[in-house]
Amino acid sequence: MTTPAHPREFDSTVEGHVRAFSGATPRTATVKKFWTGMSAAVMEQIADDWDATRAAYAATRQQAYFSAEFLQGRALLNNLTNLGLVEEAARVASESGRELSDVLEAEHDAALGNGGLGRLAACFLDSAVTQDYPVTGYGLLYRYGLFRQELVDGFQKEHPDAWKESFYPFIVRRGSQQRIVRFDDMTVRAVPYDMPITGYGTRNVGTLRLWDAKPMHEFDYDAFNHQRFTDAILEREAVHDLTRVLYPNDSSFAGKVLRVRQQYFFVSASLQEMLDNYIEHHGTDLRGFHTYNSVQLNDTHPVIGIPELMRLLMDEHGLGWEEAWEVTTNTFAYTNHTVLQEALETWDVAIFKQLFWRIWEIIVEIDRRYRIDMQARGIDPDAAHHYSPVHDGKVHMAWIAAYASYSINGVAALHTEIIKRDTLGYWHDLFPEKFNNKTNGVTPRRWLRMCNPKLSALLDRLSGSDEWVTDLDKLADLRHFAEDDEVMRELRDIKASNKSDFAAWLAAHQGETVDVASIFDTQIKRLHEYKRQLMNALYILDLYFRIKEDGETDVPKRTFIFGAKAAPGYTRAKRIIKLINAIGELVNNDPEVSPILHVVFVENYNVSPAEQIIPATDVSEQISTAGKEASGTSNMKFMMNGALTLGTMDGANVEIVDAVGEDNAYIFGAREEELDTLRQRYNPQAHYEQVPGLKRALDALTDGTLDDAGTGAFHDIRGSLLDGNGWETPDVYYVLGDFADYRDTRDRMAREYYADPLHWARMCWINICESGRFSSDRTIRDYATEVWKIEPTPIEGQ
Ligand code: 26W
Repeated sequence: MTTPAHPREFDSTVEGHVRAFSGATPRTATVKKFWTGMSAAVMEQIADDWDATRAAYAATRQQAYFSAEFLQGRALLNNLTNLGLVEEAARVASESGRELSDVLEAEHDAALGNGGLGRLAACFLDSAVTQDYPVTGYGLLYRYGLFRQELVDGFQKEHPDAWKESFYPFIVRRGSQQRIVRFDDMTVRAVPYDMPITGYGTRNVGTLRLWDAKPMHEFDYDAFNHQRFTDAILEREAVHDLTRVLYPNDSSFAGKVLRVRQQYFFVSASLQEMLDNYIEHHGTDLRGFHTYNSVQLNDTHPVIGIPELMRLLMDEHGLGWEEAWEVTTNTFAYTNHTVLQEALETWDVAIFKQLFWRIWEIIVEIDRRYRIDMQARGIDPDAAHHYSPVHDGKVHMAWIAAYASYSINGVAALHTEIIKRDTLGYWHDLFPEKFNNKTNGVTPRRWLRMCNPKLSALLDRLSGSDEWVTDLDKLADLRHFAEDDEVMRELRDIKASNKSDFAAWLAAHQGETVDVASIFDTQIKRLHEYKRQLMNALYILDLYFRIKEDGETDVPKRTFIFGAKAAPGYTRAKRIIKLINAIGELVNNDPEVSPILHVVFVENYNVSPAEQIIPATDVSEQISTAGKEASGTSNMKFMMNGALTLGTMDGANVEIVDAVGEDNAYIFGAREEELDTLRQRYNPQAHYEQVPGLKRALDALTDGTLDDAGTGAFHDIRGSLLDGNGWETPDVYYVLGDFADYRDTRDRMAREYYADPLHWARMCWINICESGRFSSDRTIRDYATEVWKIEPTPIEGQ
C-alpha cells in the first residue's frame, strides 16, 4: 500500500498531546486522556491532507450523501490502520506502560445511527475516500446517540448516550462556515462540525459534516432585561432540542414534529453550503448546479431537500419554476431501504403548514403540476391521486422522491425487484429508466482487516501482499487453498483463537463464561418481528425439551449469541428480548442442559461489540421472512470472516448463495414468490398441532416454565402467533410456517459441523474467498460510474 507520509513524528506528538489534555505524564494520565491525546496526534497527522482534499473536491463534480444517520463506531484504530501507524501506536502505548488494546477500548462508539442504514452510510464514506471519490457526508450532530441498553431482570431499559460529553477529538468545529435555517416559528444557526474520513492506501481525507443547532444569539439580553427570563430560556431550549437526540425507531414511522425539523435543518444548511460553493467556483448562474453536484438521499429522511432546493433556487437565487425544476430533478437520487409499509414517511399537512409555509406551498405546486403531467400521460386519475405528493391530509415523502429523483435504487437484487413490482410499482411503470439496483456492501477495512487481524495476516501471506484490502475480488485467487489441508487447519486455529478472544471479552464485559469448543451461533441485528429472533428462540426452547424430555443424547454443543436493541416504543419487540433472556435463564441454569447449550444476550449491542462477535462466529443467522429484509449487511460481514449463513432466500442472502453455491450455505424456508399463495391457506394452529416440537415450545411460554414477571408478555407473544390475540392477523411473519424446515436445516448444520470439521473449514474458506462482490468498494464504484458520474480525484503528491 502507499503508506501516507507522516509529516511529524507520531510518538513524540502523542506524548505532547497527552500531556496537554491530562496535565499529567503519559504514564500517570488516565486511559481516557491517553486515548484523547493519541487521537489528537492522529488529527495532527492528517490536517494538511484534509485541507488539500477539500480544495480538490470543491472544484470538481462532487457527490453529497445526505443521511439522518451515520453509525461510525470507533475512529482511532480505523485511522491508525489507514495511516499505517498501528505498530508505532502500540510502541508508544507500551512506553507508557499500557496495552494499545486498552487505549482503544477507552473510546466511546459514535452511535449516530440505528442499524443497517446508518452503518451502510459509514461504510460508504470509507469506500469513497479509499477510492479517491469526491464524496461528502452530511448529517446531524446528535448530542445523544442511540440509547444505551441495560438489561434489568431480562427487560430492556434505555439510558441516554452522551457520547461526546467528555471531549471528542475526531471532530472539528468550523465556526466560520455557519448557515442560518429559518422555520416559521424560529430561526436557528447551523454550525458545522467535520469528522475526517481517512482511506486505506491514499492520502485523500474525506469529510463527514454534521450540523449542530444553536440559537441566533447565545443570550437574548433584551429578553433577559424585560422580565421574560423564562421565555428566553425556553426559546434557547427549543433550539437546542433540535439536535439533542437521535430518534431510536428504525422500522416504524412516528410522525414526530421534532424529527421533520431535524430533517429540514440539516438538509437546508447542506444545500445552502453547496450552492455557495458552486457560486464561488463556477459563477452565479445556478442553472448549471447539477453538472457539478449530485445528492444521494439515504431513504426518505432527507427528501425535504427537494422542495428546499426549489425554494433556494427560486426565492434566494432568482430562478423560475421550470429552471429550478430542471436543476432539482437532475440533482437528487433516491435509495429505498425498506418495503415495510409502516416505515414509509407521510407527514400530516398541518405540520408542514406550521413549520415552513413556503415549503408547503412549493409541495402543493409540485403536486398540482404532477397531476397535470399525469393527465397528459393518460394515467388513471385514481392511481395518479393515490401516488400524488399530497393527499388524504398527508405529505408522502417517498412519492416526492420517486417523482423528482433522476435515479431510484434498491439495496439488493431481490429488493429492487420487489420495489419495482410492489412498493414503487406505479413509478416503475412511469419511469422504468430511473430504476437500478445497487447491492449493499461493507468495508473490508473495518470488517476484516481491523476486526480480524489473524485472518488478515493469513490472507496477506497467501496472496503475497495486502492488495486484497482495497481489491477484495483478489481473494477469489485464493480459493484453491480450500484443497490445502494445512491452510484449512490454520483457518480452524484462527477461528478457535478468535472464539477465545471473544470469550475473554465477554467474561470481562458481562462476567459470563462460554465453552469455546461449542458452535458459536449468532443473530445480531435490531429486534423486529420480521427478522424472526422469535423463531430462533423457539428452536432453542425445543432443543431444551429434546434433551430434558426426549432424552436426546446426541445434541451438538452450541452457544447461542444474541445482540439486539428494540425501539423503546415497540412493545412486542421488548417482550421478545425478555423471552430470549428467560429462555437463557432456563437453559443456562439447568445442570443437564447447560453443558450442551448456552444462551448469551450481549448487552448494548453496537458496532464495537460486532467487531468482537463476528470474527468468532461459526453460524450466521439470517432468517427473515422472505421479501422483508431489504438487504442485510451483517450477512456479508459474517461471510467475510468465515461464518456460514443459515438463512432464507431474502435480501442479499440470495446473492451470497449465488456467489458461494448452494453447497456452501444452509438455506431453508418459503420463497418470496410462494408466500402469497401459502398465506391464503395458512393455518398457524395446524402447524402448532402438527410440527414436531412446536406445541411443547409454545406451551412453555404460558404454562409456568418461563417467567415473564407477571407482565403477560409471553402470553401476548404466543397469541401473536396462534390467534393474533383476537385483534391482529396471526403470525404475519410466517414463524410457524417456516419452523419445521428451519429446525431440520439447523439440526443438519450442527451435525455436519462436528462430523467433518475439515469440510466445514473448506466451506468457510470459500465464503471468505467469494466475498469480493460484497465489498462496499464495489458498491461505491457502481454508484460512482452508473449514477453519480464522478471521477477519482486524488490530491497532489501521491
Ligand atoms: C421512519 C422510521 C424509519 C427509520 C429508519 C424507517 C426505516 C428506517 C430504515 C430505512 C431502516 C433500515 O435501516 N433499513 C435497513 O437498511 C439496510 C441498509 O440498506 C439494509 O441492509 C436492511 O435490510 C434494512 O432493513
